Amino acid sequence: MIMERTFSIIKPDGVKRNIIGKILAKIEESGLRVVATKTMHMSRREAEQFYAVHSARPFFGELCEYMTSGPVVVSVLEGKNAVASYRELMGATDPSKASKGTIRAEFGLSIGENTMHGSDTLENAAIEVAYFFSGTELVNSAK
Ligand code: DAT
Ligand code: MG
Repeated sequence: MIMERTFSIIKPDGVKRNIIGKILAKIEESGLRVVATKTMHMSRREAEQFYAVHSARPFFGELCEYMTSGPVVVSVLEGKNAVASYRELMGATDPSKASKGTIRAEFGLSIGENTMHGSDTLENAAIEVAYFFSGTELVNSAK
């Protein structure tokens, strides 16, 4: 197994409901390590660029509106098979279809307000980390 880094967002619905700590605890309990984290409020431009792959989808406008509706918490997570293991911990995009015990099943409100983002591939993880964090914000993990 390989140590990987993935990129996570606690979306505005999570921040609004004051469950940042609960979610980060679940991430840590799963064995992943938080190597960088910060609260930020995405601009429309940042949201549109971040979700550019979905720009032709009917929900794109709504998605960008939502992601800029309040602060988010962006984090870099490290661990064995971090990309896949974090996707598993988050659960399916639609919280009503997410497996029991996943973060989206527990906290997600709807397919749009689904509390979490996690990178889908190692390649996208590297792009997304670099989009939101500078090199000096990333620490070496404790071994
Ligand atoms: P994921 O976030 O699980 O990778 P995705 O990449 O397909 O899912 O979509 C990105 C986000 O867009 C998703 O977290 C919530 C929103 N979204 C996806 N499908 C949607 C739909 N049918 N209606 C409204 N929002 C949707
Ligand atoms: Mg996706």
